[in-house]
Amino acid sequence: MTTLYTFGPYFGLPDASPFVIKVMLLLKFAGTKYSEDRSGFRKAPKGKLPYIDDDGLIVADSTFIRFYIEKKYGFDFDTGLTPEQKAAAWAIEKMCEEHLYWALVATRWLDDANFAKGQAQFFKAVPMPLRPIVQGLIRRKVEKTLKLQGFGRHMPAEQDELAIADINALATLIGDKAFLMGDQPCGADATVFAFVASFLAPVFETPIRTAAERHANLIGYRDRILRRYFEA
Ligand SMILES: N[C@@H](CCC(=O)N[C@@H](CS)C(=O)NCC(=O)O)C(=O)O
Repeated sequence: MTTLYTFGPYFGLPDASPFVIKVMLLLKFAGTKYSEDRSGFRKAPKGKLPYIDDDGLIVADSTFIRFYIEKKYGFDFDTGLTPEQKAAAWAIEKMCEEHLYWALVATRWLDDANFAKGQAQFFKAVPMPLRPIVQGLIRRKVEKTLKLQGFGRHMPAEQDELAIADINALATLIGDKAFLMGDQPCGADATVFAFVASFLAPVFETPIRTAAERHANLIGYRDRILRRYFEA
């Protein structure tokens, strides 16, 4: 029995976290049945979601979960890809996770209007008048993390410029194919879908979303994966 620890569906997305969405899709690609549990954050071994509990074995981090599924079930997420395509898929995935991700964090947590419409929902359980104090503390922690990582040292317009370059690259790479590498999804599609869907979420007003909406193929890609894996 596999349990996936999640934040829960927010903003019209399968989960608030792109990394959780990635793992949902990896599990679906592999045909692994799983249940979701929204109460695991406090026990998260790396202080982050996602992680899974597979019959008592805990695996934390979306990429290690992928490696675990590959080893346990002998499932090849990249079946049919050439070594060069596999290498490109890995590089594209990491562009999303290690670069584009920080723009998602900045737009959701640091922009006041987006925060009010989005992440502020996470604090509903905190009683007033404590709530704005806790929100302020967490937002300052996120700001510090972004500065330490480096992305947060750029001006918001520069951050958008960098993220839009990633989005444009994804649109060019997908082109007129159904999935990133052809007519079947590969492992990196789990990540690419998670980020494309997250940036297209209508709740958040960002120049990155506007740029993504200009690419009809990205919208088609998002909708195709939603229909096939989340609405079936
Ligand atoms: N490298 C991790 C990244 C996971 C991650 O960054 N999760 C975020 C949500 S998107 C999180 O749990 N953040 C909570 C925190 O940092 O306190 C993975 O691939 O699973």
